[in-house]
Amino acid sequence: MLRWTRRELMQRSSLVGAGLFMGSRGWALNRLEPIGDTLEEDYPYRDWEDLYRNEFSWDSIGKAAHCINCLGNCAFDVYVKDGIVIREEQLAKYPQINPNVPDANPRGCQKGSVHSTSMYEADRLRYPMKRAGARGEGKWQRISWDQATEEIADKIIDIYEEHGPGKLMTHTGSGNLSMVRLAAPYRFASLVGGVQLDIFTDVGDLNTGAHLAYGNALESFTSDAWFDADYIMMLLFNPNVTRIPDAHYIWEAKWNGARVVSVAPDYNPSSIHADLWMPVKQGADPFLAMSMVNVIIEGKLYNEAFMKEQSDLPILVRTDTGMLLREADLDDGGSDQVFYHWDTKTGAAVKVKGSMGSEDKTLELGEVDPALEGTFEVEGIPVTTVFEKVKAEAAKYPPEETAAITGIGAGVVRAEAETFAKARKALLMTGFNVGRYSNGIYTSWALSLMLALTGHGGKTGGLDTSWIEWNQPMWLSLALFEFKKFPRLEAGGLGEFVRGGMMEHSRQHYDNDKLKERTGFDLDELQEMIDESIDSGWMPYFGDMKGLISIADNKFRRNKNAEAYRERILEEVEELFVDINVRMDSTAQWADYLLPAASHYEAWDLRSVAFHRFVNVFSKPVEPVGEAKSDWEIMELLTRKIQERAIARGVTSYQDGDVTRDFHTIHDDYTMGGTLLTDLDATKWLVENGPEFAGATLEEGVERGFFVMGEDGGPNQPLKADEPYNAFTAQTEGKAPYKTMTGRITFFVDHPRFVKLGSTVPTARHHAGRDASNYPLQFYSPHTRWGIHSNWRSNKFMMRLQRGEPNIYINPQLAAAKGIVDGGHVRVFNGLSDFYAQAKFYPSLPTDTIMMEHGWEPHQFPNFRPMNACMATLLQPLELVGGWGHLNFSLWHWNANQLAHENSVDIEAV
Ligand SMILES: Nc1nc2c(c(=O)[nH]1)N[C@H]1C(S)=C(S)[C@@H](COP(=O)(O)OP(=O)(O)OC[C@H]3O[C@@H](n4cnc5c(=O)[nH]c(N)nc54)[C@H](O)[C@@H]3O)O[C@H]1N2
Ligand SMILES: Nc1nc2c(c(=O)[nH]1)N[C@H]1C(S)=C(S)[C@@H](COP(=O)(O)OP(=O)(O)OC[C@H]3O[C@@H](n4cnc5c(=O)[nH]c(N)nc54)[C@H](O)[C@@H]3O)O[C@H]1N2
Ligand code: SF4
Ligand SMILES: [Mo]
Repeated sequence: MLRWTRRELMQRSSLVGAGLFMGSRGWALNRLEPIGDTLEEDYPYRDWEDLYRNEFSWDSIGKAAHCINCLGNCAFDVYVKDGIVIREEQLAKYPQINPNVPDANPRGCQKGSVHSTSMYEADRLRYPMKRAGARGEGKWQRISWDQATEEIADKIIDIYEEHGPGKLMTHTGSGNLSMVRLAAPYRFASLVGGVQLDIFTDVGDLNTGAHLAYGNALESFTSDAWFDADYIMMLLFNPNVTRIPDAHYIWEAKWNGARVVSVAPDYNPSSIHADLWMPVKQGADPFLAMSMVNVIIEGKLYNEAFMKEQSDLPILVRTDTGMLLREADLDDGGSDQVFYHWDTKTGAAVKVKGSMGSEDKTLELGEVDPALEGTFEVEGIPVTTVFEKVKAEAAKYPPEETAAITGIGAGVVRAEAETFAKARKALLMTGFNVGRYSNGIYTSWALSLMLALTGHGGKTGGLDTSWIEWNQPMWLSLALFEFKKFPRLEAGGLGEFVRGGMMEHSRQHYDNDKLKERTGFDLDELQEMIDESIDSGWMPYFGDMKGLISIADNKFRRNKNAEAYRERILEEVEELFVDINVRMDSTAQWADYLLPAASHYEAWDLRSVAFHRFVNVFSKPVEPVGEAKSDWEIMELLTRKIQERAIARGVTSYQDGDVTRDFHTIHDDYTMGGTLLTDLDATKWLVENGPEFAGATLEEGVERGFFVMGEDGGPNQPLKADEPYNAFTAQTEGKAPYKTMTGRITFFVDHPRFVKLGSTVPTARHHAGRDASNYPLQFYSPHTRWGIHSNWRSNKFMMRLQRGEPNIYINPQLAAAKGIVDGGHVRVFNGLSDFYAQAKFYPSLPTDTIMMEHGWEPHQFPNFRPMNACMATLLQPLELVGGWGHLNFSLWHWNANQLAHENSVDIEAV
C-alpha cells in the first residue's frame, strides 16, 4: 500500500491544482480503456463491484440479543458467512401492543451493534488455559477441556475434603443476565452449596428505599407506561446514556404535554432534553425530596383517600414509647404484626386489615374512616398517627432552609412540588445510582412519601425503580435445583465490604467526627452495627473462602478499593481460582484456570430482563470461537468431572446442615437425569415449562426472534396483552396488601436501629463526600455511553467515538486553577491511591467536582491502576437490619449496597 504523509498528499493535490497533472496526461489515465456506455455488457471494470456486493451477502441469519447487564434486551438479526458473524442488525419487528402507545422499535445501541467485531478481538478467550507463572503474571498454558475440568474437579473435592462445605465461592456476576446463562451457575451453586453474593447489592443497584416503602423494589413500570405520564422527574438517572433503547418513551411523553424534570449535579445528556434541569448539589437529594414533602404537606396538596387506604400514615403510634401500637400491647398473646387505625366514625381504635399478622388480606377500609391526624387514647395508652410523626419531621425542611444544601432555589422547589402534586400521572424515576449513595435509602423513601401523599400509585404513577422481576417460576426452579437445594446466598455489599477488608481503607480516608455529623454514624458505630447484623443472623456472611469460581463477573474492576480488594481475595482463595469468561478481563487475568465461554451469538438462550414484555431468543447463529463452550455446557462438563472423580476417589456426599452435597450424583442432578445436557436443551425446557411463554414453542420464538410474554408474566398483577404495565395496580385497584409489615406503603419503622439513627420516618441525611474527609474535591463515577461497564470498553469503534483512553471530566474553571488543559494528563489521588487519566473539559460540572465514567479496565490505565483504587466506601447501616416485618435478608430485595460515591479526591496536572 502507498503510505503518503500528509505533506506529500498536499504536494500532490497542489500539483493537480496547478494543472500539471492533467497537462502531462501522465501516469494513470493513459492505461485505461475508453468507455462508451457504462451499462453495456462488455464494460470491463465490473468485477470489483462484487467486492462490496459480497460484503452484504451471507450464508445464514440467526437471532440473538446481548446477555450483559444493560437492561436493554434488544432482538438482533445476526448475519453469518463462512462460520463468522459479519454483522448484526436490529430486528425491529416488535408488535405495537396498543394503537395509542408508540411501539418498542427499533431497540438497540451502538455497543450491541458492533459486537460482531468485539467477539473476534484479541482479548477474546478461545481455549481453556492454566496459569504457567505467578498469578497475574500473564503466562498461560493452553490445556484441554478434559485436563482443565479434571484438575478443577479434584481441587473442588480437595476443598470439601479438607474444609467441609461452605468454603467455595461460586459467584456469578452481572455479565450473564440471560435465562440459561444465569441459571447454569446458580444451579451449580445450589448443588455444591457455593457462596453466591446478591448481584444487586454487590454492585450497588438495589433501591432499598423502595423496598422499605413498598415491600418490593423490583415492581416497576414497563417503559411504554412512561408514555402517558404527564409529569416525569428523573433523579440520579441518565436514561439517554443508560437506557438507550427505552429513553424515547420519556421524550415521546412530551407529545402528551408531559413535563420532564432532570435532577443532577451535571447537565447530563438527559438533562439537555428536559423542561427543567435542577442542578442539585451532589448527595443533596434527600433534602430536596423532604422539602417537596414539606411543601405538599404545608399546602395540603395531598390526597387523603389514597393516604388512608394505601399507606400506613393513619396507623397509630404510641407517644409514650414511640413504637407502633400493636395487638400484643393490648392483648396477652396478641400479634406484634397487627396494628390499629383510629376510626373517626366510632371514635375507637380498630384493627387494620391486610397487615402481615392480619387474616383479612385486603386494603379495603369498609366502613372505617381512619383519622390521619390527632392524638387519642387506647386502653390508657396515648397514641397519635404516623402522619403526625411525618408532618413533624417534614416541618424541619422548608425549601428556604434547604436551598443552601441543595443549591435549588425555594421558589423552584415550591413550584415544582405543586405541579407534581397536581399531575394526573407522575413518575419519579431514580436510576440505579440511588443505591450507590449512603443516603440513597433516604432519597427513595422520601420520594415514595411524595408519591403516597399525592395519590400517585398504579395507573397514576409511582416510583420507577428500573427493574421488573417478571414472574418466571420455572426459571427459578431450574436455577435453584427444583427448590430442593440452595446456594449459600450472601448479602452482596456486606460480603464485599467485609471480605475485601474495606473498613481498613475507610478508616484511612474518613474523619470519624465529620463522618458522624454528615451521615449520622461514625466508623466505630458502623463496625458495631455490621457485627450486630452478622451475629444476630439478620444478614448472612460466610467468612473466609478457600476457592473461587468466578463467572461473568469483573470483580477486580468493579469493587471499590480495587487493588487492595484484589490482593485480599487472591490471598484468601489461595487453593483455587477459576474464571469463566468470554474475554480476558481484569479479573480473568489473575486466575489459575480460564474457561472460555460462548459469547452472545454462540449459544442458545432467552433473555427477559428488560422494561418490556418481549423475551428475546438467542438461536446460536454461529459455533463458538476456538474451543469456547456455552456457560450451561461448562457447568455440565464440570459436574460430569466432579461426579467421575468423586466416584473414583470413593467420595459420596457431604452433610451440609439439612442437605447432602451429593458429589457422586451431581451430574445426574445438574442435567435432570441426563435430559438437560446442552444450552439448547435448557432453552427448550424453559420455553416448554414456563407459564410466561403461554404454550408457545421454541421454533415459533426462533422464527420471530422473540416471545411476547403472556398474562402470567406479570409478577404483581397480570400482564395485560394491550396495556402497558403499571406498578402496583393490584394494590391501587385490586386492594391487595403490599408486601410490607403493615400491608401498606410504609413510612414508619420502629426497628431499634431505625430508632437509634433517628430514622423512624422519612428524613434527610448527607452522603459522606468531601466534607467527611481531608480531600477537597467531590467525585462521582456514573455509567458510560461507550460501554456496558467493562464490556466493549476497548472495542476499536467505541474507542474512536471518545478520547481513546480513560478520561476524567473537569470544569474548565477548576482546570485553570490547577493548570490543567483539555486533553492534558492528570493524576487523581487521595490517601488510598492514585490513577492517571486524560482531562476532558465539561463546563456543566460544578467547580468542586470531578466526574469519571466507570467501566475502564484497569489494564487501560498506566500502571494498571484503575479509578476504583481511590475509592473508600461505607455501608448504610439501615440496609443491614433484619427481623422486622419485611426488613429481612432477601436476595435481590433487601440487604446493603456497595456504595460508589462516598469519597473525595484531589487532582494535579502531570
Ligand atoms: N450505556 C450504558 N448503559 C448502562 C450501563 C452501562 O455501563 N453503560 N450500565 C447499566 C447498569 S448495571 C446500571 S446500574 C445503570 C446505571 O445507570 P443510571 O441508573 O443512569 O446511573 P448512573 O449512570 O450511575 O448515574 C446517573 C446520573 O446520576 C447523576 N448524579 C450523580 N450524582 C448525583 C446526585 O448526587 N444526585 C442526583 N440527583 N444525580 C446525581 C449524574 O448526572 C449521572 O449521569 O445503567 C445501565 N445501563
Ligand atoms: N466506581 C464505580 N464502580 C462501579 C459502579 C459505578 O457506578 N462506579 N457501578 C457498579 C455497577 S452498578 C455494576 S452493575 C458493576 C458492573 O461490574 P462488572 O462486573 O465490571 O460488569 P461487567 O463489565 O459487565 O463484567 C461482566 C463480565 O462478564 C463477562 N461476560 C460477558 N458475557 C459473558 C458470558 O456470556 N459468559 C461469561 N461467563 N462471561 C461473560 C464479561 O467479559 C465481563 O468482563 O460495576 C459496579 N462498579
Ligand atoms: S447491548 Fe443491550 S442495549 Fe445495547 S443493543 Fe445489546 S441488548 Fe440492546
Ligand atoms: Mo449496575
